Amino acid sequence: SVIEKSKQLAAWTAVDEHVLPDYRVIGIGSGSTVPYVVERIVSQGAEANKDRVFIPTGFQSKELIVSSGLSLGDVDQYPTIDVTLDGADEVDTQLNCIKGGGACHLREKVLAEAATTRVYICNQFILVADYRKNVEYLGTNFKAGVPIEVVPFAYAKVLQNLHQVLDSPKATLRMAVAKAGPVVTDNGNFVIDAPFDINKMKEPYTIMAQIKMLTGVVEVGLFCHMARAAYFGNQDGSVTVKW
Ligand code: DER
Repeated sequence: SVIEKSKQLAAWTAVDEHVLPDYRVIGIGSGSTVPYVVERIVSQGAEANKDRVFIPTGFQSKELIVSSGLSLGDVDQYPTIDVTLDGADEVDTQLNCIKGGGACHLREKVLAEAATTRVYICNQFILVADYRKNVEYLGTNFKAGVPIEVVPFAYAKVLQNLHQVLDSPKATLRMAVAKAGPVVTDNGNFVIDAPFDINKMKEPYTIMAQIKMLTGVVEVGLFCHMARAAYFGNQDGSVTVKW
């Protein structure tokens, strides 16, 4: 499909430009775009990958690394990562992004922060996505709301605070499809999806900080001032890069 082709285009271009020969520790995110990242890294050849180690951001990411025959590492062993490549649900003009559509944003944010380079002080956290994610303001296309990982014990209280204090009346607990009850993250927590007025999403850092202060919130699926670049595959076969 056009969307899958655009995901592959974004991923291949980002790998070609950012997974450099001397990079040894590589973070691999979650979602349906990162398999194309791994596919392209594998195509760099066994020689290029023999001394590399790949850090996952969750169960799906771990399975992808293992099934691709790449060496699996742990963020405990490698707290500093040369480059992390990950998907996103939406990216605005300042490279702020919504993540967590796949309920993996806690470990994804840990790896995003661990991704530094030896040359720049800024993070080497690279986003790859199809053209639907390339927006001016967050919330333009991605209507499900801000994913919020919460401890199960506190979810009702966090929901009440989102409804009554943070002005997200449509915030809901994310229910599972293939099992009865709520989605449970790789960390054993629940996820709340909280839609906000688009004007609030024009200041994502502010709303992120307010959500993070709610007791029981573990992590918020807003990644502000973290990404170094975002690659989008377009319908016409071109690639847009935001820096
Ligand atoms: O959950 C996540 O943060 C994923 O990276 C997700 O947002 C990207 O999903 P996609 O690559 O399947 O669009």
